[in-house]
Amino acid sequence: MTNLYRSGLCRFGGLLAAVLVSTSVYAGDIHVENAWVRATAPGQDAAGVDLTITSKQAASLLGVSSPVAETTELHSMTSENGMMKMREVKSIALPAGKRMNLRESGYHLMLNGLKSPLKEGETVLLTLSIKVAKRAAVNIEVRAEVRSLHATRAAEQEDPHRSH
Ligand SMILES: [Cu+2]
Repeated sequence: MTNLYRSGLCRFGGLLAAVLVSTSVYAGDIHVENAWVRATAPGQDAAGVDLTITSKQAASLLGVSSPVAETTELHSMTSENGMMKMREVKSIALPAGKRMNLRESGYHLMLNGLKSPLKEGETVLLTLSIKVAKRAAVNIEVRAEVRSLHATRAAEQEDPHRSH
């Protein structure tokens, strides 16, 4: 009896922890996963967020907001003459049924005017605005994991946010 009770508690504890740190969220037919942002370097007040969205129906990501940033934008990133250039885009198309990783598709969510440094191990709350066909846009809350400044060297080298 005691053992059963204990294992029940453990499972509950594990489940609760998993929910708190989860960077994966389902909202109807839309699944958002692997949201993350790199920890900021001293003096850095902007950061790019990467995440993966799968929508059953064709949809558009219209915007993002976050309590940690003064303003947010959707950015595209392209290489022009060996320089990475970022541009604001009005929306990002989410093809039906496709697991769409922002970075691989040349996009990221831009957090401008960070109110405090982003530290490894923290999570950042994001509210995504996503519109499916003629339906009203829905807000989806997701937590982005703040990863080590040196998480991936290759990604770091092509990250123009560090020189903002
Ligand atoms: Cu950007």
